[in-house]
Amino acid sequence: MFRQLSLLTAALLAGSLGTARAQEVTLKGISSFAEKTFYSRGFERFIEKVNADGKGVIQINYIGGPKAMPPFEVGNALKGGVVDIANATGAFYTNLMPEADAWKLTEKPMSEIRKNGGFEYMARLYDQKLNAIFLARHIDNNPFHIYLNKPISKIDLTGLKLRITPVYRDFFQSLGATVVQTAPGEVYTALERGVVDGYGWPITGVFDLGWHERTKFRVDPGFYSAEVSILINKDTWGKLNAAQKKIITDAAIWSEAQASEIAKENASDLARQKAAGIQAIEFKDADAKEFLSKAYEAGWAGVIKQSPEHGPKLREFFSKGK
Ligand code: 173
Repeated sequence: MFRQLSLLTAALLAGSLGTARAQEVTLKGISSFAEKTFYSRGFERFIEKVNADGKGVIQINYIGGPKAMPPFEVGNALKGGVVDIANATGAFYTNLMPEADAWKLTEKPMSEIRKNGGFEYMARLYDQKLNAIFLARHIDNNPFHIYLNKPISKIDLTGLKLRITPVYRDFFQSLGATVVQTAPGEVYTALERGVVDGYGWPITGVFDLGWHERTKFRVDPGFYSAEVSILINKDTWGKLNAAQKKIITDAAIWSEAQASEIAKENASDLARQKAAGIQAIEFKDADAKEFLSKAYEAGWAGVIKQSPEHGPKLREFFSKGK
């Protein structure tokens, strides 16, 4: 009797494994940042985990970074299902969803935003505007800075031409800068040719594309919190079975939890910048406070101008309590 049962169990097990193997799906993955550089690494680790845990069930085929697709086109490709899963920052797909750029203004951890209604609010916008599901923010707690080749002595960027993305536009313009938008891949050449006097970028990753060779100053303090996240096309998600969804979801939770480790990377890149001769221009005390309040005021004014409907709600969810 027992013997028969266990044989039956074995047969059923083999059958279900066989079915699972037959159903293995492979998703196409793309990054908005260069392969193996800081802002792709969290996504690459996510892929490694999915491919290890998902043998015979689900796999991700990593197409690569901007060599495979221009970073500002990743949002469109994800929306249309040209790719299934993407590593991207909100500033790179504001054409489809201007509200995504508001992630940079979060002053609370994602764990709190997932509880206070902010995440759900954004998830609806990802559904409606990007045809996507937001899986994990693997970059957080990572401030942006102004990098310059000409020094400044007060909170004023008049006369300077700076490389931007939508992240920095409103703040830099409010301080009098002239701005020019480029993908990260064009920053080195712009600096080399003197087309720009500086650029916006977070504290980490300056070394990835060699910009330290062309950077004299960094302005402190840093402002905002960089966001890079893993997104999946909604139709792709809808076709996955429960086992496949679980592998992706578990890897996403793991990936978002890693964002708390970024403080260490901030500290090591800061030290590395110093060693490379990048000098800090520091606004302290009341000046630092003024610098930061100008950054957030200009940032929120920009988001609310782009999205009068959703911007004010996002500000309530994301801002530090007064
Ligand atoms: O400067 C940028 O290209 C940019 O917007 C960004 C956003 C998040 C992480 C790194 C860069």
